Amino acid sequence: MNAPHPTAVLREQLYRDMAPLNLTPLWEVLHALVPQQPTSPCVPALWKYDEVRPFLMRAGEAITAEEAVRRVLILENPALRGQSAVTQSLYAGLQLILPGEIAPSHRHTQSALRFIVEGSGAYTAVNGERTTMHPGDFIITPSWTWHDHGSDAGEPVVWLDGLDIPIIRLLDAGFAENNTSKAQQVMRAEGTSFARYGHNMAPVRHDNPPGITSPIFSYPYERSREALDKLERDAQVDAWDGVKLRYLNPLTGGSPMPTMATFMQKLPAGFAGQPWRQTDGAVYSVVEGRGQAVIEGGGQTWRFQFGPRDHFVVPSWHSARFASEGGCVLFSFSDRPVHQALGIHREERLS
Ligand code: GTQ
Repeated sequence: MNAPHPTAVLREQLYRDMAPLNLTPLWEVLHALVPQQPTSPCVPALWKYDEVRPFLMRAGEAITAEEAVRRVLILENPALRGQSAVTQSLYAGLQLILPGEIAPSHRHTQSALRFIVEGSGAYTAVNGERTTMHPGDFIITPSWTWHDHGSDAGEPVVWLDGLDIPIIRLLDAGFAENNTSKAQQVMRAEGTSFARYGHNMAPVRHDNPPGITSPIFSYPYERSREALDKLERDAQVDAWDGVKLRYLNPLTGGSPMPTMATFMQKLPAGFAGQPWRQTDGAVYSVVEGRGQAVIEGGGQTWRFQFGPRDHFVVPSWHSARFASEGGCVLFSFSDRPVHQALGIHREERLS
């Protein structure tokens, strides 16, 4: 047997001797710390609603919304089990509220979005204004705003929660507070903020200067769907995205919340999209129709057949392409605003 090379011995000794001082050699890990391109530990994953829904309903029998505070089944990335994360930076979950229940008022530094998946008639109250939920509506809960959820509906209501929990955890900047009352006091009529800011108009003297979050709490599906339909009929369909729009903070033109961007897209009937990849991993909620996603990364290929209310995740820098025979509508959210704020967002359109 050959004796180990003297420098190898020297190095091993160095590592061992300095370890008690919490010192480690960069050169052993440099390639992983500063990779040539993103190598996300996340994997693509699909949650079929037919398979998830029975567990949501069982959760409805096992715990009340009030006891749970938020009765949510977390969508955990299979490669990040135990971390309550769907990507390295994003959290996603499906929240259930049953008729007559209240999920008590609290606030936290994490920003949240809701995308309504099933049922109508539940509400969320944000900063003194209630919003009734309908399938396909996109609702925001900005950082540090009081919010409670309740339901006068006659049916279960389920929505997708998207939060920046892992980002706030990374920054160790999480604060939270419970309200003294279960449901916050309603201060304004429903629809007031949408009337003020949701019609390409804004108050002449507004009480708040443009902030980092949108003054609109709810972006109704009806309006988004109408825009997508019109563009599908009358404008050029993009070969990668179909017809895709992003949701806006109308006062800034930026994303509705500082950490998360949201999108809605329509793939026309017969659409067979070109592949793309981007640094912001994204979570998709299927609103209507069926389709296929082919996702590739790390030498592996995933093929997902999706239908209404299914959810799936496309990790950072994985290539993805979508197709739909009958046409479909997809909602999605990602951490793109963070990438853009740092000047590191990259997107490639492959073909
Ligand atoms: O509705 O406030 O899915 O605080 C996770 C944490 C929902 C919420 C979640 C939360 C909420």
